Amino acid sequence: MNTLIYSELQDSDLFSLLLIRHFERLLLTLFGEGKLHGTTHTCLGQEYIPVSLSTLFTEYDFLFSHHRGHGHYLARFRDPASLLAEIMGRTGALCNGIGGSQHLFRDHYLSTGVQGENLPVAVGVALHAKREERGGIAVVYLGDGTWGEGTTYEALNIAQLWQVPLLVVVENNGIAQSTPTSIQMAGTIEERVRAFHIDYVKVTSLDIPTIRTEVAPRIHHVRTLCAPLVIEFVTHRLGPHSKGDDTRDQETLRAIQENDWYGLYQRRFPDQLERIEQDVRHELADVIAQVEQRPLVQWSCTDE
Ligand SMILES: Cc1ncc(C[n+]2csc(CCOP(=O)(O)OP(=O)(O)O)c2C)c(N)n1
Repeated sequence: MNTLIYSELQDSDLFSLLLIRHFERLLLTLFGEGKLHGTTHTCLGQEYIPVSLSTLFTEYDFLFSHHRGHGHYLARFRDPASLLAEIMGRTGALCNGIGGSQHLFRDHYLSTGVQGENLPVAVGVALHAKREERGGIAVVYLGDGTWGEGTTYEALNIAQLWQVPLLVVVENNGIAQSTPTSIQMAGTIEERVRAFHIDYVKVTSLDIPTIRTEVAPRIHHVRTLCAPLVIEFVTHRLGPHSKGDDTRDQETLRAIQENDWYGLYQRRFPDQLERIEQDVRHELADVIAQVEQRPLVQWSCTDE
């Protein structure tokens, strides 16, 4: 697949992309201002992955996300207020402020910061979806680093053996925390997946319509044939693992920046980008203004 961006996006897709980009930037600003506690991991640079896939999922599909999951959540629900309130521990929080950035739960959506925890659970949910016969699938987002967890292989084994409708989306950004994938992974993700005779597709494009055309028929197979599929996105994270812990050299970071979808799209469709970006800025300005003035959520260990 071509790695260039060449298609003009529908406004709603561009809105989702920019919403995620600006939401993540907002979080980093709020951290800098001392208004957020705990930690957070931004998906800057990877926004196009959940946005590409979001239109291919149905309300019956169960999405599992991980520590870098704000984009997954926003692409599905487009509800920045509930997520920001959750992260800030303010009234209106999605999980009453207990889940924070990494542990979110909402209709058919669950995220966890524990690597390797979700995939076995998703196999069970996929089995349930198969038995329910409503065409639902289980979708799990994983980083490349999570292929170092043994549960990943146990889950893939059973998924293939039992033929469950499971889609594994690998966001291979080439690094896990501060360890480059090249020095911790023997062989490739593709070889590991094929060892289980599981269907596999690699995506290197940043072009959302191209990605959808490529993966839609494969996801349809997961749904209709109840067979697992792994899609590996070759991607990059723009920012640090968390906040101040980027160990990559300047040359690497410059190359990543040059190939970021935002700049590529801005050069190709500047007017549309500016127009939609204004809408996003207004929406997020309203959200932060509202959420920031809400009271902190109150809870205790004895709460139901
Ligand atoms: C079981 C477990 N071990 C270690 C960690 C700490 N940890 C959080 S994220 C991370 C790296 C994840 O890398 P990857 O899966 O490639 O995802 P990425 O951060 O690149 O998106 C580690 C080691 C964890 N959350 N869970």
